[in-house]
Amino acid sequence: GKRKASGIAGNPNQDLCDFLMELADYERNVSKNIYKYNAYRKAASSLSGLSHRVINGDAARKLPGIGEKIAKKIDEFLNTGKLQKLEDINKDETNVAINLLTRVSGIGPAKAKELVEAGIKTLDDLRKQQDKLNRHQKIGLEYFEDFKERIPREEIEQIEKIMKDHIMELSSEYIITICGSYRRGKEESGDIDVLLTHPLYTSKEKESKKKVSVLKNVVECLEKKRLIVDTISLGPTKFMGVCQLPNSCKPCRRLDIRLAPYDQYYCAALYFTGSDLFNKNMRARALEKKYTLNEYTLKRLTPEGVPREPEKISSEEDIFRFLEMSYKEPKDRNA
Ligand code: DCP
Ligand code: MG
Ligand code: MN
Repeated sequence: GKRKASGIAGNPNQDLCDFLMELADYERNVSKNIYKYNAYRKAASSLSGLSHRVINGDAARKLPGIGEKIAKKIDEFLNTGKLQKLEDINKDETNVAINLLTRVSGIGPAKAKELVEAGIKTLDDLRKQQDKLNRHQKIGLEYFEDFKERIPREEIEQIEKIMKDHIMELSSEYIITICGSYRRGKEESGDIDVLLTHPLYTSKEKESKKKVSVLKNVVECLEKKRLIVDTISLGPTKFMGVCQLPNSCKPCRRLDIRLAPYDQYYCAALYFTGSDLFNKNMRARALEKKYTLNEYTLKRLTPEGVPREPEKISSEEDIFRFLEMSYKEPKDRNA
């Protein structure tokens, strides 16, 4: 539920992207049709890459991911300034309530539907019934006003510097990379995705007791420095929480930290950089090439489809090479 403000990045088709993303949200949150959800997102992503205004549906159809049905909707929007399907969707207060509740971090479509069926239609209703929420959802509600703000690139740059300075004091061998939409070069992000590794932390020793505290130590350090202000969850390899630029009155921001084994760093970086649509396409490409790719490893499949030993990967480029794809810079991984 994090939407770009109109026209901010100078996208000449922002209004079209907005209505396509509104349809995407409806398909995900209300219809639970992930196929259509992805189709609308792909179409919006195609349009947002254009540097000129699309003149009609036929012109839009030349873009990847835009077929006859979406082209018709683009024509309707260009001709009438609205979309009847969306008008109808938004006449139904159940739809509107489900959409609103899914904008709370931690509340998915199923939970939103359950809450609306229990009579909860507004955030005020939800505040009175917090016993129905888990920790993530309670924090999502508490910081709702903050989390709905997108994060300017410049603020992430500041947080990155402070975070690196503090973590380097723990050990200068940590490698810290901010991934997600920030690494893809976006001017604004929905959250901050930090990938962390250390040469002494490898997949072979993953289970060993002393390694379990690696991420915990980093989180405790950032809490002491008042960068991390709340925790949603903390496991051995994954932290989900809340941060704020220290000594500022900036909004609190959603922060994800992942600890990856040193020998799996590049698969982790590829995964965590996304986009999620790009990852989906790349994993499909891997299967075509008889490989299986995930956030940990790239493995060749036997003719029976059984994964072999992981390939030795020393860069993100290596992964593209194994799959006979030309390398894509993070900024070209948006769809
Ligand atoms: N990811 C994925 N599949 C998912 C969720 C995430 O492959 N279902 C990967 C790709 C994402 C990355 O994790 O780029 C980070 O997830 P985010 O939800 O933070 O997405 P982004 O950083 O890309 O966008 P935003 O600016 O909204 O945070
Ligand atoms: Mg992100
Ligand atoms: Mn994230």
